[in-house]
Amino acid sequence: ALEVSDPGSADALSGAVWFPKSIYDLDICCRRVIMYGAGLDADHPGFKDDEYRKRRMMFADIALNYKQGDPIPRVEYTAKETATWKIIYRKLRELHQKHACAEYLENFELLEQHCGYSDSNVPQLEDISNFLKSNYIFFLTGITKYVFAVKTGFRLRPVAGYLSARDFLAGLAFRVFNCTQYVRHHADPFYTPEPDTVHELMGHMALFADPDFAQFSQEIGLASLGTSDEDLSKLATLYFFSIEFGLCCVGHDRITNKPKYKIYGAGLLSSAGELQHAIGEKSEIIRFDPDRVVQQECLITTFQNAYFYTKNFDEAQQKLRYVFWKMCLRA
Ligand code: HBI
Ligand code: FE
Repeated sequence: ALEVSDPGSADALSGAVWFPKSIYDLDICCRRVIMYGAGLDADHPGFKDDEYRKRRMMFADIALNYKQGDPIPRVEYTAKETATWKIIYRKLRELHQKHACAEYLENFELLEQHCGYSDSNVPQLEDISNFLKSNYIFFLTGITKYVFAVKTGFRLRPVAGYLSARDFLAGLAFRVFNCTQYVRHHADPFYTPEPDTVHELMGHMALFADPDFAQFSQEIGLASLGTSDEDLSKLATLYFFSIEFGLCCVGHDRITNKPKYKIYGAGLLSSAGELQHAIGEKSEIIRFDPDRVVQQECLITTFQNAYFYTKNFDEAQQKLRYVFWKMCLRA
């Protein structure tokens, strides 16, 4: 049997922060949901809807009983849930064509081909997880040889709701993404106070198929393991303004010389309202400098006050790597 370390034992005695040492340890930390989950707060759009609350209990059950390595149970989505998905899917796909970064668009097509993405079907987590882990053989023309590769090795695990930044980032260190499976309440298709499957599937999944982006995500996760609360909060903010709300500057308009931005942040790619706000005239877009970014407040229920851009993923990754090194050297 594989050994699972215990958060109450050795590390607690030595005073060090416990963190998962094996992918199976995620069964411990990824069940600690801190917000919403099965019991909804009074300000949640589904608070007064008994049918919706019952449905959420079913999703919470799947997530809380899930063990690392199990196949993710398939869900038959209701007509209401599929209708909500369709409204958002159509609106977002239109905006993506114009504003999403090239890597996102390319990989999204693969999700349509291999994972059941369409406006009339909510994709299954198990299919996406299998796709991201899948092996393939390709022909390297430079050296005329066949090469074996894995897509990116990211895998999904169902989660009942919002996790602490520490538990959430720990999953990324193992290339595991904690993924909600429920659909937001139908009363308000363009708003959700918590991550839901539309946010995950429309916002995050495509870029987890990109090798550079997968690496970038894993490195934030690795830097988070066992780190101090102070550094953890910095990492969470850096994650927020890159993976959730980041933009790339892809050049300048030849006539007006205004910068042209493309979006890679999942929070923007999954929210029609905030996406249009972010690329609109009134939003503030600042160069991504980690020392500046960590001072920015992360807003959950309103649009952000500012967004940050890099030239591409590589630049964000290089800048973050420098932060991680500094954190390691201090520790
Ligand atoms: N939990 N389930 C879940 N999904 C997220 O996207 C998420 C989270 N917890 C924290 C978090 N995101 C980030 O905002 C950072 O705090 C890491
Ligand atoms: Fe997210």
